Amino acid sequence: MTHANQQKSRAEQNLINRNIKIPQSEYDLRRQRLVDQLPEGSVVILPGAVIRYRNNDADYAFRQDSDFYYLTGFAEEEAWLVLTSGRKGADSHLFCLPKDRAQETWTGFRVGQEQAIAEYNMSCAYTLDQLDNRLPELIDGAQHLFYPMQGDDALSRRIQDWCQQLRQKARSGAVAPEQHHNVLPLIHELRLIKSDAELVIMRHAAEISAEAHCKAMQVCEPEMMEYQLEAEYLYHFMRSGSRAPAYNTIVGGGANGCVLHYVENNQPLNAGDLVLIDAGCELQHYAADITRTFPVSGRFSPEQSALYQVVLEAQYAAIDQVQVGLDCHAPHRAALNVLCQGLLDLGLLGGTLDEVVESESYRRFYMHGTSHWLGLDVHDAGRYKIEGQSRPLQVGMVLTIEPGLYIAPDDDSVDVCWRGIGIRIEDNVIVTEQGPEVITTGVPKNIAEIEALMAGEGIAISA
Ligand SMILES: [Mn+2]
Repeated sequence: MTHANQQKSRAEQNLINRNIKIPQSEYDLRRQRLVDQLPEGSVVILPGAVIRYRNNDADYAFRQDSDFYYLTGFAEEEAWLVLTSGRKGADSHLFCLPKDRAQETWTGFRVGQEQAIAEYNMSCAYTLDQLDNRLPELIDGAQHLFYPMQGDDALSRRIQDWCQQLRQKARSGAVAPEQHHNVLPLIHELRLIKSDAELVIMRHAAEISAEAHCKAMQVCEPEMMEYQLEAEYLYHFMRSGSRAPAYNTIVGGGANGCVLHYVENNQPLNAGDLVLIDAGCELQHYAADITRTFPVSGRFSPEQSALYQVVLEAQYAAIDQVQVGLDCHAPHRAALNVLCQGLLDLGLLGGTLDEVVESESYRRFYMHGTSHWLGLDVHDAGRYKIEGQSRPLQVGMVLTIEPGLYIAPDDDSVDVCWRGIGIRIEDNVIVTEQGPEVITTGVPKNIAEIEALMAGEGIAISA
């Protein structure tokens, strides 16, 4: 088991990061797997992400589109991937920015067409300015066009435009593809099952994120600002080789922990309160997603610990349900039963367990789901239901288990001692043949272990 408060040396960390890379052959295989599912005479068109401006001349840090990255490993802005299937098998065409000495002096290295072919195994690579000329040629004669259909009107207009150009040349033999399909569900189904190489990266992202949570527990003290605790995470992520958090870090002290997507993080942490932190790093485009809730001054009060114990037991019960063949909502149902029984036992809800579950009276205290897929996106791709039925868990799926309880500060239906307590405990779990593999065990979640770590005792963490 991981030691909670052990930081890797810089050299150790760099070595790990260098050694965990997805081989290019895996990206080739993914493109082939996608094309293999398509009918004869199909073309896939997939644009990558573009740079977004934050304000004048200052852009947001560029992050490649997850689907594009999944199929290429190519992380440059403004690129397009075109896959053609046909007699010759799958061909990959990449459109990307040209090499340009002057431009590269300003905005940095570009891969260029030659290296795109050599290093990214593309059949052909073109400069971006060739897109409007080449695309009609590439889709000429195909029957089926697959591209992202998710309300990107500019993309559909451009594609319609290319098709229209072909229709106008019908007399010279050009044929426009008339059957258009959404490519995203196909890519998303592939993304849902992680390869061994992906799991290696995800385990490491989880480990770095868990270490950051340990650090936060160790440095947390009353009067600290929420953003100062956030800073500990960002520092640890970056020093460990992650360039950014996978999502906006949530640091909610006291009742702010009841705001599910609280990101202001600008209030002082008060002695006697809990602090809820939802934070995970992104490593090589893969997300970790961990939540821990701990007492600002290092000791849980009786009410905090009573509620915490309910959430913790709900979490253990949910993790137990991460088994091949069980449906993907089994963890939620298990968590719900424990949470509801706990709320009944503590007198926060009335009635019987069945009544509480049936009437959803628990929703006042637990209003979100227990799991989501995890991968290139923190809320990762892949359907949860197939034909109305929750899908069975399969080996290689990765999901979060994150039950919580949130007692609003103004909820006068409960005794004042419970109000303003927000608790969530979230781990990341791989579905394996041998049962659930929790990859975020590097940070404690049992009350005694958290209190010991916060008291400065170095301890080994139990799973
Ligand atoms: Mn989550």
